[in-house]
Amino acid sequence: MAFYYDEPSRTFNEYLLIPNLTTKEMTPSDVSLKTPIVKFCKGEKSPIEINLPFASAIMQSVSDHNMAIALARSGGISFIFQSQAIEKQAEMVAKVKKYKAGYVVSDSNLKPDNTLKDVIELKERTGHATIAITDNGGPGGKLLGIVTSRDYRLTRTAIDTKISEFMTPFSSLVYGKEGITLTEANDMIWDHKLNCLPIIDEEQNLVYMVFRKDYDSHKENPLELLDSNKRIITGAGINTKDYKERVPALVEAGADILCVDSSDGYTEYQKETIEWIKKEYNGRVKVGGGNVVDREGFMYLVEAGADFVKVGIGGGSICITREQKGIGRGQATSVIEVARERDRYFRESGIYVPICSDGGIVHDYHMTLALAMGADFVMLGRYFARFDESPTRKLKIGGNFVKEYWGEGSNRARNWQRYDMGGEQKLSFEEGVDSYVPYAGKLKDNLDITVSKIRSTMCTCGAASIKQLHREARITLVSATSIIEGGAHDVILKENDRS
Ligand code: RVP
Repeated sequence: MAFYYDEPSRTFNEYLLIPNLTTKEMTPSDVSLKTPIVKFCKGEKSPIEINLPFASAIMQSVSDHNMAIALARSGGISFIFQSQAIEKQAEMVAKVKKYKAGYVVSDSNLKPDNTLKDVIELKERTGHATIAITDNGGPGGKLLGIVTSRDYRLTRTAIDTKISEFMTPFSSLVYGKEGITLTEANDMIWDHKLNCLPIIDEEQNLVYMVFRKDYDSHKENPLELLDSNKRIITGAGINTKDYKERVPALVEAGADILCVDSSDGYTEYQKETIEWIKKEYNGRVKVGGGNVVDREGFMYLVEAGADFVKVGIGGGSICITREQKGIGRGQATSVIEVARERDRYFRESGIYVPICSDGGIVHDYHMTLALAMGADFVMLGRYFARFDESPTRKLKIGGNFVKEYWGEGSNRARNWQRYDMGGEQKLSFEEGVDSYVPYAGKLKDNLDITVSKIRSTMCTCGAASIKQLHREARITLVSATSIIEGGAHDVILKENDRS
C-alpha cells in the first residue's frame, strides 16, 4: 500500500510569525542578513557567504550577466542560466568576472554596413540607444563610430540607409584610452557634455563604455559581493547531461559556485554529476544540488557531496508540474522538513549544509517566513524578472508596463535537460508557462524596500541574524478565515495602489 503523510503539505500563506521580545538595542540597521551558501564544519566559516539571502533563479528570463552584476552589487548572488550553449554561458560568467564598476562592455554593437533598420531592431531588443559601430560588429572590435538617436531622424532618414552614412565617425569622437580612471572618464564626460565615453586600447579596439547615467551608481555599495581579487561573485547553473564539458568551461570562465538545475534532484543522474565534480576538482569546485522536498532527497544529495541543497517542487509562479504530473509538495512543509533534517545532520556529523528555498515566494514576508522555517537563503524568479536588469523585453500591455517571464519547462525555454528522465524523449509536454509580470523598475530600489521589511520583521521577532531567527522564531498556522482578517476588510478602499 502507498505511504500516506498524516498532515497536508502547506504553503507560506498559511503561516504567520509571532513577535518575540524586541530589545531597545536592536534596530533594523543592526540586523545582519549575511548567510552561508556552502557547507562547512562546526566552528568554521562557510567558504562562501552572501550578504543578502537572495539568489536569482537559474532561468533564461531571469539570470544573465547583467542580473548577476546588479544582484551581487547589492549583496546577493545569481546563478546564470544553463539552458544555452556552453560557450554562451561561459561568456556571460566571464563578463561578470571582468566587470568593473562604471565600465560597461558594450552590448549594442553593429557594423558600418548595417542599416538604420538594424539600429531600430537592436534598440528595441536591448532598450539601449547608444550603439557602438565596430569593424566586426562585436563589443571588442575596432571602433569606427557611434550611433545614438541624435544621428538619425526616422521621418527623414531612409530605413535602408547604411550606418556609415549617418554615424558619428571615429574622427569626431571623444574617447578615453584603456587604463583611464573612472574619475578621469567622468571628468571627460562632464567637460565635453557627453552621454557616453568609449574607451579604446592601443589598436583602437573598443574595450569599455562609460555612461553618464551610471555616475551615481558608482558610489560605494556596502554589501557588494566580491571575491578575494575584488571581482564580483557569480554562480552558474549546470545540468546532468553535458556537465563534463560545461563544468570545465564555467570554472575556466571564473564561476564561483555551480548548481545543478533540475526539477527533481532525487536522482542517480544528479548523484553522478555531483560526485564527478567533487572528484575531478578534488572538492575545490562548489556545487549545489536539488530540487528536493523531503529528508530522503536532502540526505541523498548530501551524501553525494552537495555543498548546498535547493528545496521546492511545483511552487514556482510559472510552474505547472503539479498540474501536469501531480508531483510536488507545499513549499513551507518542504522547507520545514528539510531544515529539520539539516539540523539533525549537523548535530550528528558537525557538518552544516545550507538549504535554499526555491520558488513560490509571492509576498516579501514569505521570504522572512522561509528564513524563519530554516532556509539559509531563498531563490526567486518572478521577483527578479520584474526589474530592468532581467534579460527580457519590457512591453506596454493594456496601458501598463510589463516584463516577459517564462518557465524553464515552457516550450519557449526548451530546457529539456532540467526535466529529463532518461530515454529518447525531449520535452514532450510542458511543465511551465510563458507569461508577463508587472514591470517594477530598478533592482536596487525594490531590493532596498524588501530588505527593510525583512529587517524590521526580524526585529519584531527579536532576531539580529538569520541564525538567531532559525533558533528563536515562533510560527503559527492560520485558519482560512484569519487569512482574510490579515488584509484590509470591512472598509471601502480609497485607492487601489497598494503593492
Ligand atoms: P518563482 O520565484 O515563484 O517565480 O519560482 C522560480 C522557480 O521556479 C525557479 O527557481 C525554478 O525552481 C522553478 N521553475 C523554473 N521554471 C519552471 C517551469 O517551467 N516549471 N519552474
